[in-house]
Order: sequence, then C-alpha cells, then structure tokens
Amino acid sequence: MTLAARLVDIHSHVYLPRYAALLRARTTVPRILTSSRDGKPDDRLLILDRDTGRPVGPQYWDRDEKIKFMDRHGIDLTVVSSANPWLDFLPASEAQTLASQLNEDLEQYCADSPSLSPSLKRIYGFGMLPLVPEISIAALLEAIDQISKLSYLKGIIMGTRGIGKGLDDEALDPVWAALEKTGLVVFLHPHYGVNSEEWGEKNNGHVLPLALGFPFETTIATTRLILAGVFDRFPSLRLLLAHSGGALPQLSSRLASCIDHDPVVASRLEHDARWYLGKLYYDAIAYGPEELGFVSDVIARSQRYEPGSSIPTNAPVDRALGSKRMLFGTDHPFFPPLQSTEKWQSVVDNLQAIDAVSGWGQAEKDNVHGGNALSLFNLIQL
Ligand code: 5CU
Repeated sequence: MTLAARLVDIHSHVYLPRYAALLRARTTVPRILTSSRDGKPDDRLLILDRDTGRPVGPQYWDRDEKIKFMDRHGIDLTVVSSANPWLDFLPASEAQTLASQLNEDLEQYCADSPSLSPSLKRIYGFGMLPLVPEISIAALLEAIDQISKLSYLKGIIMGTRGIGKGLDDEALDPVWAALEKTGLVVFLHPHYGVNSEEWGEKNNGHVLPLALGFPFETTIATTRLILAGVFDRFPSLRLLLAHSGGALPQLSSRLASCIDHDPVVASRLEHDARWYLGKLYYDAIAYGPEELGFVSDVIARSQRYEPGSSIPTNAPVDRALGSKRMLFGTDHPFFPPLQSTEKWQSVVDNLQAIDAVSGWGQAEKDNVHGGNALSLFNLIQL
C-alpha cells in the first residue's frame, strides 16, 4: 500500500483524562454527570445548551478505544483533537495552566500510540491555546511556541470566540502571525451553534443545534475572518474547516455580491470572496456525495478569480482540483451507532460519500482518504 492510499482521520476527538476529571468535578455544564446503574458506571456528558446529556465512556478518553475504532474502520492514522468546549469556561490563569498540561498530555498520548511505519505513529494531535477572555497575547504566543516544539502535535484546534470578541478581533493578529510562521494547521471547530431561540419549542433533541447550528457557527466565523482581511494579512495561514465548511460554500457567491454592494467592506479586501474559499481546507464530513462534489467545485472555482477581480475568467471548473483540499474525518467519538454494530454508520456514510462523488477518480478519492492529510500535516516525508 502506498502512503497515498492510507486512510487518515483528521476529525477525531478526545477528552484527555485530565480534562475528563475536570468535567467530572464540575456541578454546572460543561460537566460529566457521574452515576451508576446495576453496579456499572452510567456517566453522562453535558456540554451543549439545554443538554440533557448523552452516554460517555472510555471511547472519549482511552487511547486503546481510539485504536480499536481505527482498526475496525481501516483507519491507518488519526490526528486527534480535544473536543469542545475546550477551555472556554475557565478563568484565564486556569486555562493557561491547563492548556500547557493538556498539550503535554496529548503529546504523550500520541507518543505512546503504536507505529504505522518506522517513522510514523498512528496518532498525531492538534494542541490547544488558552483562548479565553482576559488572557494575554503573550500567553497565547507561549502556547503556540510550546505546541510547535512538541513533535507529535501538528496543529491547533480552536473554537470561534477567540478571546471574547470572535476571531476577527485585531488583537489576535500576533496569534495568526505566529500560527502562520510555525505552519501549524488551525482546525476551526464549532461549539455554540446559533441562538437557541431559533430552534422553537418542539423537542428536536440535538438535531437542530448539531445539523444546523454547528455548521452555521463555522460559516459565520470563517466569513468574519475573510471580511476582516485575515487571509490577506496572513496568506500562508492553513485553516481547516469542520463539517466541510458548513454553509459557506453554498453562500459564497451571495457573500461576494453583498461585498460588491458595500464599498467600505469591498475596499478592505484584496480578492473576491470566492477566491478565499480556494485557500481553505475542508473536512469531508458532509455525509453525501453531492455535497462533497459541490464543495469540491466551489474550491476549484476560486481559480477563476484573478487576484483582485470579481469577474470570473472562463477557465473550466475542475472538480478534481477541489478534492486536493478535502480530508476524510469521522467526528469520533460523537455519532456512535444507536445499536451495537461492527462499523459506525456515520463513518460508513462518509466513506461511501467520498467513493460516490461523480468526477472524482481513484487518485482524488485516495487523496481525500489520506493523501491530502499526509501532505497538509507534513507526514509524507517521514
Ligand atoms: O454530538 C455532539 O454534541 C458533538 C459535539 O459536541 N462536538 C462534536 O464535535 N461533534 C458532536
């Protein structure tokens, strides 16, 4: 098997034992509510707004469970990230200490994972920054420096709130500069969704916040980054969007038109909005081949926008080109099957979707399965 034919999961979460212990000690959300049934632990995880909890167990923190899941689904290598809500609910000094400890813990979690080849581990990681209000920028830069020196951490995961004002906060410019300089991949992941009043009064469980709220949050945060000129100032920043970029691909031409009609915003940006979508990376967690094909087209279409121009050239949109920025993911340990099955349907759905994208040949599918991840995380030369 060539390296390019590897299956690499870039969207897979963990609550490291130190973090799980913190959640267990808490009495308000986010928390792990501990109880037992028939003498066995019956713990529940509460992290979302109006969360009634869902079963939580070793699959959330135990590395052996992660490896078993990988083996069961033919996943060769995983880049794990801490799950939401990260450190968002902690005071700055606690967040700073814990971020540093959790980054060391994650490095060890990866270091102790089995080897895939003499020079490749089966698990790498995204570290985290203490992105909370009142943290100093110096503390964030220190965390980036720490992560960049940990050999198994290849990026950072971040939510959408920044240090309280969102990711378009100019105070974060030194953070983007440092992330760009170190080459760490920034995995942008939602947690808050949108205002829960939008979900009405019917009990729809977690369906609306997860299916719509999460992707809309990512859509808004990424759009704000574009509008703030972050990709103009930091053109080499490597941003990976959760859930295939949410609704941004679908809304990008509308966004471009709205910008064109607003001279103040238009004058701030160096490129047409659609151009920026070709500079981002997208996980392939969209569950359907049509959606993946569409995202691939939107990425490829950015080539039609010459720097600074909103008039597209006639260059054909090459769907295969878009696939180079899309990467397989599972969202493990979330979305487990309701009944015990050998393979998780959520994983099978996403793999089948990749295989069924019209216009993607074997090379494109191999790239989305793992080749793109190995390049993005600089694992190919190892
Ligand atoms: O099911 C969920 O709540 C989640 C979550 O919180 N975070 C995530 O990444 N996926 C699903």
